[in-house]
Amino acid sequence: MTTTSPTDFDAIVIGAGFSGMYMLKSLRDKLGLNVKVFEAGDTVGGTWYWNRYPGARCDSDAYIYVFTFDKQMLQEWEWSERYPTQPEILRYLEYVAKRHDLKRDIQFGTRVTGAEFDEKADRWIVHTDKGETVTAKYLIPAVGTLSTTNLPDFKGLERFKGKWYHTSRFPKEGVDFTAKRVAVVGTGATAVQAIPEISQQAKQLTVFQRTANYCVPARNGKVSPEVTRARKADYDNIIQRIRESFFGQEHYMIPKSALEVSPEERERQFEQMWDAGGFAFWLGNYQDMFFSAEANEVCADFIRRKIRATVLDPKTADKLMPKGHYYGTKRQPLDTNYYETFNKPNVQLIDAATDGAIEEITENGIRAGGKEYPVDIIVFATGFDAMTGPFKALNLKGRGGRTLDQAWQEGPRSYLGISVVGFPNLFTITGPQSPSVLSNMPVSIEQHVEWVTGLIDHMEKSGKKTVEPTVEAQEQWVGHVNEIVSATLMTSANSWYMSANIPGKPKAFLPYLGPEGVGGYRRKCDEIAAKGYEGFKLSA
Ligand code: NA7
Repeated sequence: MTTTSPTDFDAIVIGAGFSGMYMLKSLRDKLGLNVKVFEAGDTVGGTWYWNRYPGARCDSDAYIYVFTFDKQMLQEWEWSERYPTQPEILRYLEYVAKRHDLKRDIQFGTRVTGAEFDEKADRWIVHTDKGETVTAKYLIPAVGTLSTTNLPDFKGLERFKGKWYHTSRFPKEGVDFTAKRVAVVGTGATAVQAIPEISQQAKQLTVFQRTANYCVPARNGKVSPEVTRARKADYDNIIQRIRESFFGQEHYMIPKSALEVSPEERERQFEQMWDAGGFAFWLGNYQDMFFSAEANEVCADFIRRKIRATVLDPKTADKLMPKGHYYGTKRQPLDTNYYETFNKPNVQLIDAATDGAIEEITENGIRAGGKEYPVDIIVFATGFDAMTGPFKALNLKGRGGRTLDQAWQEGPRSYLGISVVGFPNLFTITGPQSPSVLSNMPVSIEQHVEWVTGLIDHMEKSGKKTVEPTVEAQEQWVGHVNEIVSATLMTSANSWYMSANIPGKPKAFLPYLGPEGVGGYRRKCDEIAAKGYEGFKLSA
């Protein structure tokens, strides 16, 4: 390759989570490129390095929440549970890093603070918080989709005398909640994992809920050795199935309307999915659930009945009933004793609609609906500036010094969720407008990494200097993403999928949904490659 100095690389990858690790492996070991990875954390893991709150665990089944590029790893690695905890996933990623000798090309404890495209040299100039400036032909942010913390601007937080934490930046040594009065703010997928755990230690737990969620049981537990053995023997087929599936999972929507079957059959089906646990109820339900308000309502009603049957105090059960949004249009939280936790005498629920919204943080606690709730510790489980946040935080400047902020002023605009007009040789792994968060992430990550590797290989072999999408291709993709989702109920929710969780964030649907899921998306990307990277401009 062309690089000579240690500050000039063929490719710079930002982030050493699942995406960055595999991107490094692919470009370095498949293509023989000179690659450098910058990672802010002090080891590999990305999302799984930072999200170490109590109860943090995966909620895809672990046997498919893995890298599939190395067959030996699939056989060797043993998960201890259906949904492994955050420390176990970190151990897995350490094992991958060791086996593929990845750490020698990763600079830890280093955050990329900015990068600009040098149009004369056709290279990216990248700056870090350690004062380094390095250059590369290709820049690949592998920064994750849910990695920019959303800490809402609560009035008075600075005067709070207790301790406070955000779930996505929890102290490594953990937090001892014993004998403490604890508040959890938020009731999304993270809080639903954390609340039952915290309630076991805390003297008193007060949960501040803005929107009640539809939670379904995770049904975590040991996986029998027979099932594990059978899966290991069948991995080739499993890999093919998840790659061709809609959601990168072994869940398939029932090809019937929820309204065409008898109430008895539907109830039987619902109970089966409920017992199976995990995403079965969300991603394996009747196919019109995401499209028809009426079909959706029968699913929602089933969950409400489950809540009513689990939560003993009718007033608390009422507060926990989701209202005002369709089932499945916000990220599905998986619950392990979540609803049961509200039966405990040390747990209370403060609901914005019934009890009043959070007004301010005081010296001693949280004031909501005119009443002060004294606490010693506040845990903010308030989520992320999803999908666009992590890319915008990199302060990227493309052609003509145009920033990504400017390019995405009205919401993300990309081609395939991989590349952006005016930002040559930049590839956004699981970027906005790709399936990403609406799929089992490792499946989408591997697909993006392998596709980008193919494109870079093509560039190198054909002596091209830059690649970027045409305006037409990008506009068509943006239109396609929005057209598909507008036929669903997803656009009606105040979800982070719709950018609705951050005040002032331009309203836009952030991932890509279908029409044939990750399988169809993969085929589309492959077709584009086969046609000589249709929709891209490649310059010599
Ligand atoms: P989420 O799903 O964005 O949940 C955040 C929660 O915090 C949710 O209940 C929010 O209520 C609540 N929230 C956010 N801002 C506020 C303010 N200002 N006041 C009160 N409550 C607020 O993030 P998670 O971390 O739970 O999950 C993120 C993803 O991580 C998850 O989907 C998995 O993919 C892994 P809201 O519903 O917006 O009314």
